[in-house]
Amino acid sequence: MRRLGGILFLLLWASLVQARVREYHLVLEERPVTIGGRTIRAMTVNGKIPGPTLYFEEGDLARIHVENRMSEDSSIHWHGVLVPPEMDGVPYVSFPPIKPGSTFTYEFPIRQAGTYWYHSHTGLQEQRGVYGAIVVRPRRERFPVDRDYVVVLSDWTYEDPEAVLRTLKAGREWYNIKKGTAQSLLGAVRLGMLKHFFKRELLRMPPMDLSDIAYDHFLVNGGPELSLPARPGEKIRLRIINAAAGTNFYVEFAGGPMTIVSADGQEVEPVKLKRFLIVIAETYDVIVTLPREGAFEFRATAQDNTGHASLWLGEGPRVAAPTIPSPNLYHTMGRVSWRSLLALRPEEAMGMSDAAVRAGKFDRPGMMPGMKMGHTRRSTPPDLALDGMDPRRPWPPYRFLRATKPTAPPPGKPVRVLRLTLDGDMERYVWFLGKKALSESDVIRIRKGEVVRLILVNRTMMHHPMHLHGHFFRVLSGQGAYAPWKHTVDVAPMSTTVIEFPANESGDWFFHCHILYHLKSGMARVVHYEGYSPPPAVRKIRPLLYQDHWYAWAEGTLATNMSEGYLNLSNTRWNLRAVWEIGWEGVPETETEWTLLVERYFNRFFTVFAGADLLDDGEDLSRAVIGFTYLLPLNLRTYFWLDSDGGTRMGVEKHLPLTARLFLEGYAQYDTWEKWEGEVGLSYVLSKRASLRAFWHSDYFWGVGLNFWF
Ligand SMILES: [Cu+2]
Repeated sequence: MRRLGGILFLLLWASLVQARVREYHLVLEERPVTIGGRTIRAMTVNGKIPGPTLYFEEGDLARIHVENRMSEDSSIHWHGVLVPPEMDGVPYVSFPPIKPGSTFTYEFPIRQAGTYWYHSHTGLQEQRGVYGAIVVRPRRERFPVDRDYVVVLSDWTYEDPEAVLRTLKAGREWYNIKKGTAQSLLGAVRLGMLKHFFKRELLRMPPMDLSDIAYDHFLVNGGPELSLPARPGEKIRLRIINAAAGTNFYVEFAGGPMTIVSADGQEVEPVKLKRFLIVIAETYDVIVTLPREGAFEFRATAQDNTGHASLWLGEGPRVAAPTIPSPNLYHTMGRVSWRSLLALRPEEAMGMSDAAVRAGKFDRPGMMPGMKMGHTRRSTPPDLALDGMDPRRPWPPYRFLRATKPTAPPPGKPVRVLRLTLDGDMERYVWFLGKKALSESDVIRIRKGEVVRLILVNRTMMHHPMHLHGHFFRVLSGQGAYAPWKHTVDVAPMSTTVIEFPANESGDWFFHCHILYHLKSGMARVVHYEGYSPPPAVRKIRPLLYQDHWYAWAEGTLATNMSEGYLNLSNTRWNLRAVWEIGWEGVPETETEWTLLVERYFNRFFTVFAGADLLDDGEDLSRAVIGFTYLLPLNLRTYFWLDSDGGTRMGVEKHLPLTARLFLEGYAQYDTWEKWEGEVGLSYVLSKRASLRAFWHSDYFWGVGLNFWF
């Protein structure tokens, strides 16, 4: 009897101290989804986009069954939620992917309150709809409100995301043409930015780019527009989540300023802002007040100004949020100097060489030295605004974010300082972290108990929202000991961001750019705790994480006088290429030249290649070749080869956008055996795949034709 009483007591005690279990069932399923009036086959969670919001309370035990009813592997990652390494949901890093037809059960204690989100960490599934919100209610509410809304922002394309990535890999200008952000000579003249246009050409810099893709819609909770009830005078908490795959958003409320009360789920001192930029994968809780009767717009504008999503709060006459001025994309940072003109590497041309980075020249957070606000403002037309320098187009509000408690690590802890550059090539569409793509990289080693400081130096013209799994880091942005905790941070173009975190977990954790297409193109690393060993099932499949994917495409022109083009296969560093030129006009007999090349890519400026040139114009002139390509100032692509018969070939080519769709193109080359050859003409982009061409070739004379790529 006494024993039974003891057991009963134990059971009662256990049930009291044991966390409450919160259970969810998530079903991943492909099904037709209608967004913006058009139906496509998408990927859903419990039949919807976004998936259901998962609610927890601080101290709960989360048990989430994820059933994969799709035809491919999948996964769910709990973004910003502190979980054991095996529960983090990154295939090959934390666990094996969830196979079609199977269910994986995640279980972890909820250690924190705030707004977070979840998404697939497999392939490009996030772009197709696999994401949703997580809300963890605190034990005590800091700011009681009348209404509490989850606001999931995202972007939507009707195109298959794999096709989008292949288009980017093939270096097509199509998305910029489609959305009107392509740069051209005429565009520069119109805006009085011709000087900047040529300065950029001289410096061999890529154009400023705010988003790689032309999206069809921007969404709030799964639709372009949404209305939610609210009454005048009510306080409303908006839990804003940027779940987009490729879009940063400016957010603004037509009813007055927003008070930010937390960032990435972590409390900050309340700060009132009229407009701010929320980059991919961040979350912000803001509190707004409905000022009077009416429907007031909360607007999320894509950073590239190609569209927005609207949430209307309240009922009655509509009050819209203001339109944000378009960015001036022509503005070119950097200085033209002999050093930049003679630079052998892209980063040297922009004044950010490896040596300068190593010497700590870019260790201070902020824009690269020499890029000040005043003198750049004057060079911009008044209806456009310079990104990050004009208060109408601010960069993220980090300097306003102040933690509610000190976040500085205790003094005396060992500090590991790591500098990582962010590099990339928009044209080849490869992205590097610490000069390496994921497929070429080793882990970043850290040790439990130390403080890790990461100095992130961005040497590209894009924003990169960097996310560290399994940790919160302090963003060093001027708040001293009260630097805010975050899980995702923007590293702005040509800028440095410094973050710092106590290494107080264990495991292997992903650290990557949250632009989905950058992540897929190499911008990621594994952060590894010394002494940690992943479960055997994960260790066995880990090499799959480092797979380098191959992308294939072809382009060709068929004209009245000749045909030319190439077949191409590329991964991060290699190209296999077959180039043809067949001419029949102006020659006694049809001439055919095939060049087969294996090419190794080093950077945007420099590649080396070897292969064979197979030429037949009556006599056989086939030979083996070895050579290199190099990009000269003014973006002149030059090439040089030596052949097995002791001859050489050298040439230069140029591709100049006159308008967004019209290009002036040409090349000139000299070959020991074939002497001079050249081509010059115009090309007009008709559609994603086709261009119209009119040109003159030195051997085959005038021709008009069509160019296609597949
Ligand atoms: Cu990126």
